[in-house]
Amino acid sequence: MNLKLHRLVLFLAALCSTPSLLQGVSATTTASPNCTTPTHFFDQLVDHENSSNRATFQQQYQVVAAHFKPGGPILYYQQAETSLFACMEWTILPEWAAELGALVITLEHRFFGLSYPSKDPDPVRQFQSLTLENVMLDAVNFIGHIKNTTEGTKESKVLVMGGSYGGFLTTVLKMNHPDIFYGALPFAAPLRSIGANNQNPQRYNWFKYLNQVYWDLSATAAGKMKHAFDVLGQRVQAANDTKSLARDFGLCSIPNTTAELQEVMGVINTVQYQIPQLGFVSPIGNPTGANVEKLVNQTLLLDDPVKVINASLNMWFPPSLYPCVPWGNDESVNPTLQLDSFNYLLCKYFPLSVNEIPNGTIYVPTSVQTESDPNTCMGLFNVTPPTQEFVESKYHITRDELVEAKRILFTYNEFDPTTAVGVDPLPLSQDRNASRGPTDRGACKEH
Ligand SMILES: *[C@@H]1O[C@H](CO)[C@@H](O)[C@H](O)[C@H]1NC(C)=O
Ligand SMILES: *[C@@H]1O[C@H](CO)[C@@H](O)[C@H](O)[C@H]1NC(C)=O
Ligand SMILES: *[C@@H]1O[C@H](CO)[C@@H](O)[C@H](O)[C@H]1NC(C)=O
Ligand SMILES: *[C@@H]1O[C@H](CO)[C@@H](O)[C@H](O)[C@H]1NC(C)=O
Ligand SMILES: *[C@@H]1O[C@H](CO)[C@@H](O)[C@H](O)[C@H]1NC(C)=O
Ligand SMILES: *[C@@H]1O[C@H](CO)[C@@H](O)[C@H](O)[C@H]1NC(C)=O
Ligand SMILES: *[C@@H]1O[C@H](CO)[C@@H](O)[C@H](O)[C@H]1NC(C)=O
Ligand SMILES: *[C@@H]1O[C@H](CO)[C@@H](O)[C@H](O)[C@H]1NC(C)=O
Ligand SMILES: CC(=O)N[C@H]1CO[C@H](CO)[C@@H](O)[C@@H]1O
Repeated sequence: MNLKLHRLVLFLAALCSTPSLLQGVSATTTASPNCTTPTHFFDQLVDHENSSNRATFQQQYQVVAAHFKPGGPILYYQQAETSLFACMEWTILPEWAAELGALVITLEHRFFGLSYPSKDPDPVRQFQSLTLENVMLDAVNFIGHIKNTTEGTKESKVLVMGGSYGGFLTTVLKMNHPDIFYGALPFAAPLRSIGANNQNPQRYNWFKYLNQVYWDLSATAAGKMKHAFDVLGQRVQAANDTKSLARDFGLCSIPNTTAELQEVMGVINTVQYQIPQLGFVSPIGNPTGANVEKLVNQTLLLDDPVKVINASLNMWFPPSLYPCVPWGNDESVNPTLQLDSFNYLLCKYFPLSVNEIPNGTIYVPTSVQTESDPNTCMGLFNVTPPTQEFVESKYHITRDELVEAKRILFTYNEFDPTTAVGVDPLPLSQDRNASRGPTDRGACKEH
């Protein structure tokens, strides 16, 4: 049994969710987790489903009421897997609120940041209440709390929004509580390729999509990348020059084991998708201004396969900020992702499978299992991850149900591989209330 977590892919999406909505804000704001509009806490039930358990925890939320006109809509932003609270005043939502006379509200996700129902040292006991049902009912109860405490909101229609994993939550909230959520705006929502089973037919789609992005931008550059990955793959396979591997790519330490070599490959693959995924203008999501078109331009000027890989690494980890390339520590690769809680929910109800790479792309093929690998989930959390079919039918996100659902606007970004594990295009309809998408007006795009 393999209990080691292979951190191959952090589909990062936390980064896509919050910062994607962020407007020009100085990079220094990332240093302070505190919002200029203060946040508050309220008592939330630890377990909404067990009526004999009345235990509560303090859940953090924020209300931006500056533009609210009584009866106007409520824009509910669903926070996701980050340890930092996303302050609504940094997002575009106040601008939308000014147009709509809306109230902007947001709730921290349970088990992230300061909203912690349990600190039990045993992860099985600690995360017992981290179920999708509880996460949804937190939002439902929070909306009730706001409607009870904010004058003029009783009749307000609620629109839910969020990105990436938050986009998945946005979709399931709308589909499972349509009486509470009038409309939904999921951006970059992964809804397919769920299920850690190796049979999942969509599990290669993430990297197939990236492969297509690079070939479409420039066949010459993609060809150079393919050659560079071939050479890198052979070196990793041979595992006989790890010292020079570390030197060539400026790694912070030398990988010594097969698992460590795989982690290095994982970081390189992750960088290779984060550049197109997060290449929008945002000082928080993309502080170093990574841009896939820039990368392709640089690659066109290079022939040395080491330098081709290095071009991506140096774009994502600029030597001016990173003396060396961090690997083997997710927190340094993605500092706002709260890994322990996220790994649990990946096993429990959101086992997205996007790490496998088929033959024939520019990348090194891999079938390495990752965070939601069934053995890992069983060993760490005593949890068997559900399949795509199970999640689709239990949480009402089958294609037929999404086509029937009203007022969901699915948005994706043309370079973002999440597009490949999102919804297929919905049919055109004359019904003005019909759900639509995907469109590429994703909030992950520069606006
Ligand atoms: C419900 O909560 C009560 C009180 O905390 C607890 O004793 C009981 O085991 C819980 N039931 C389930 C099914 O978790
Ligand atoms: C809101 O008020 C209603 C009526 O008083 C009450 O039943 C409900 O529990 C309240 N909800 C919240 C979340 O406070
Ligand atoms: C490593 O192994 C490969 C394949 O076996 C061989 O071609 C290469 O010369 C070796 N490199 C070093 C530095 O030993
Ligand atoms: C790759 O970039 C790193 C960091 O700038 C540098 O230390 C290393 O020498 C570069 N490798 C090559 C082969 O240019
Ligand atoms: C691998 O071994 C080298 C030399 O013994 C050591 O300096 C380095 O820290 C090791 N790498 C890791 C990740 O432990
Ligand atoms: C890439 O190069 C092309 C052709 O020279 C140029 O038009 C484009 O602006 C460049 N893009 C970026 C992002 O540097
Ligand atoms: C990739 O090719 C190898 C060697 O030909 C083969 O064993 C493997 O099954 C192929 N993988 C896929 C996903 O087709
Ligand atoms: C959209 O749905 C709402 C709620 O059911 C309804 O009141 C409204 O008339 C519908 N709008 C259109 C244009 O069909
Ligand atoms: C409510 C909140 O997020 N408070 C934080 C403000 O910033 C300090 C310093 O970073 C944190 O320790 C608090 O938790």
